[in-house]
Amino acid sequence: MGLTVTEKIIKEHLVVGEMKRGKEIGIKIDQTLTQDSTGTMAYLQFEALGIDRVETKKSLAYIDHNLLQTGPENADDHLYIQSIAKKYGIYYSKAGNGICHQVHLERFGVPGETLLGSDSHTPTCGGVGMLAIGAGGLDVAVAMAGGEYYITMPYIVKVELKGKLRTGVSAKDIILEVLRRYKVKGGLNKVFEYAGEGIKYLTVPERATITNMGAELGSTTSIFPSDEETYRFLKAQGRGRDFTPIEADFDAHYDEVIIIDLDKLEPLIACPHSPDRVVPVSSLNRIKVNQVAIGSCTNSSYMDLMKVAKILEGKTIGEEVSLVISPGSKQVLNMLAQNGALAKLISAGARILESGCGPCIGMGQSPNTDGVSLRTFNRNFKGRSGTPSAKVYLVSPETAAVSALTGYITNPEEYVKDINITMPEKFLINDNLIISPAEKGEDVEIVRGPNIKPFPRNKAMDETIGGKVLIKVGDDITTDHIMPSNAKLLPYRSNIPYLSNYCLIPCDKDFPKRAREFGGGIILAGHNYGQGSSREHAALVPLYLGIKAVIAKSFARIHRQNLINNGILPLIFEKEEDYGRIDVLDELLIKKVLTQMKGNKIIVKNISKDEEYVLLLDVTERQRNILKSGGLLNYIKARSSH
Ligand code: MIC
Ligand code: SF4
Repeated sequence: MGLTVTEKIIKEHLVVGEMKRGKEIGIKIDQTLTQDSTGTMAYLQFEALGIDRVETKKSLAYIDHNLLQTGPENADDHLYIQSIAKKYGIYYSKAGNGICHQVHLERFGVPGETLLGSDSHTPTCGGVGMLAIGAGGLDVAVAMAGGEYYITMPYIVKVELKGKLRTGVSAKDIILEVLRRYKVKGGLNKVFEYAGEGIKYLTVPERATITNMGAELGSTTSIFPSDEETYRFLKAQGRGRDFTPIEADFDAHYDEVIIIDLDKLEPLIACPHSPDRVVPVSSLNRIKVNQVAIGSCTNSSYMDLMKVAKILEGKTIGEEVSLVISPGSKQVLNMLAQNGALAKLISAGARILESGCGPCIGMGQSPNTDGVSLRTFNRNFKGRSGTPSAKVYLVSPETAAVSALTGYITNPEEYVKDINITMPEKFLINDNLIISPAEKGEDVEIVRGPNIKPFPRNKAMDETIGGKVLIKVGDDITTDHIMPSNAKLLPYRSNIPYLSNYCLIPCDKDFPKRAREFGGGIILAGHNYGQGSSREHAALVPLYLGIKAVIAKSFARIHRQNLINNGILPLIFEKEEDYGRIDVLDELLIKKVLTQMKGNKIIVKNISKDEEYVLLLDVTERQRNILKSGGLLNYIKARSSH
């Protein structure tokens, strides 16, 4: 039987296990990327591994998240990362060069290679046929040290695109349609592989919008074949030599097939506060807009912003609208500046922000109280914008631009007739903000500012685990709830003690206090616990607060792995109804954990209620050993000393 694109790449990189759906496999990683907000931890952990030089083909350290410098913290973190990069053989992309995913796609993505990034939107490079996966910082550190990366051999969903998009409908609407169908937990252990005649009309930047936001499905990754369009893009980036064609065999086997008829697709919008609350833009009734934000790793390409410039040209934005635009990279900004499009955006009234994540991660531009913000981004979780009462909607650049003009949420199909933007034959190439590592790292001193604090490390698992249930939360708790990120907290990503005062406060402001008072305990959660980002802080901070186990109905992929990597037990209910029987402050006890862990069932006693529940520990042998060792670092250290 033939192979899918995903299987072809996995086959080439398989180091451990067999390509059987649902089974654990270890794959070799060719490239890694980190960004500054997860990077400091990733590099502290890399240092703890004691390796002299990265062993990947290419590793990049980007600075894009923490660009506001309201105190010395962010600048100090950047210097730490820059010195690490220089010493250990990592290319350093300076602040101003752009958002990691956009820059990586432009300058480094290679069809057929594997990429592991400490950011959940790493799948962006699936747009050039790369197998690109998001992970916690420690997993990326291990990959930099030459270790394989473990995933569940994914189930493969074929997304067959038929026909051609109409004017005013865009790639963003395609991924919103997939989210409408699969929801935020529908992609677990799946890869979404795009196929069909419709893909040939999608340029690489459009494909990358789709693979980027595929992260919101909770999937392992998303990928497009590498074809003539891929070659056209790479050649225009001066990287024709990086091209290899990869397509699925005609008799490849897919686990699911869905069809999207592009001719029939209409502009869609994700309503507050989840990326899967998708409805047609046309179904909303004149909702007034206070802010429009265009950018983020989803929609900040040259093509996207050229469309916006064309829509805004010669017009003025609505009186009560604030329009902010963050170009995805220096390349994009520079090209807009040179061809005059930037002037059109400015003339129409746009506020131009620097090339970075900016408002997407709450680093500035928080909306007004109760404000409506229309964003081309990928996430609209409550409070993520920095304004808890704001209502954030997610849309395409077309919908955003048209709505900025009218002042209310508007279907672009009614306004735009022709906005064909063709991809340039040559992008403007200038990599002068990418700093090469030192030839020899020995003499490079690491710059460690006062904000760089040691990270917590677990110890080998005890025979008995117990404690109070410190919090009980519902379904779809995101990492933004567990470890909020905003302009006030992001500068402390290398300072776990400081961050611990804010853990889970959007759910219960007394959680950190309670955790301290009882010397740690247990978290109780519903489905899809830990959805969203790759931020390891959502595991490191609970570890610091003494959390021993999280008992949930189900977990999101990256967060579950981050818990395991930090020696925190991720347990699921055998009977979901038991969730209802446990209350906050109940005292739970798991006896003989190490013995019980030999199987996959764990009995926990609720001392307060004198009841017992059966929990499942759905882990592989390797993960079981990591948990017993008290986390991945201890596990690796123990193995290398044997
Ligand atoms: C995000 O979009 O939530 C982030 C910020 O990019 C995170 C990483 C982080 O928390 O630093 C992600 O998506 O992994
Ligand atoms: Fe940055 Fe937002 Fe993309 Fe995360 S989703 S990498 S914060 S632009």
